[in-house]
Amino acid sequence: MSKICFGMVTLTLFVFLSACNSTHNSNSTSADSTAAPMGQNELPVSHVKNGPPAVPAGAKVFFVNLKDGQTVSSPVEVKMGVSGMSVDSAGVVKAGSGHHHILIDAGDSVVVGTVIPADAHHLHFGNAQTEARLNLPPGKHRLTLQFADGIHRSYGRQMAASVTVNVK
Ligand SMILES: [Cu+2]
Repeated sequence: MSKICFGMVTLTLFVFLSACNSTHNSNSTSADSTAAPMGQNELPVSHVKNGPPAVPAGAKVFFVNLKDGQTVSSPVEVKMGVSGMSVDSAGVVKAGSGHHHILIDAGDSVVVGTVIPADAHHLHFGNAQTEARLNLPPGKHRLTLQFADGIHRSYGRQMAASVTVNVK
C-alpha cells in the first residue's frame, strides 16, 4: 500500500516537474543566453521548441539485416543500427542518446519533437534493445526505424529509416 502511494506521489511529482519544465522552456526562449546551467539533465537548447536535444551531424539509423524489398518470413528478425548517437534506456534525456522504435505501416518518420505513441504500430525499445522479433501477417509491410530521446520525443526524419518487406 505505502509503496503504491509512494509511486503515485513520485509520478505526480514527475508530471508536475515536467509541466514546470515545459512552461519554463516555452517562456524562456528569448532569454536562453541568461539561463544558468541547472544540472546534467537539463535539456540543451535545440531547434525545436520543447524538442529533443539536437542531432549530431551525420548521425543516422539503419536496418542492419533488412534491405528494401526483401522477402522475409514471420517472425521477422530485426537488427536496429545507429551511428553517431548512443542507445540508452528510456527515462532520462541525454544529448547524443536515445532509443529505437519501429513503426509498422505507420509512415516513414514521426515529426521531430512529437512523443511517439505506444500501440501495435509504434513499438518502443526503451530498454536499449537493438534486436526485435516481429510477428507480421503475410504481405507487404513498411517498417520504419525511428530514434527518439529518453522521453520518447522523436528525433525526426534525420533519425529515421524505412524498408518495405514482403512477408511470405
Ligand atoms: Cu520510446
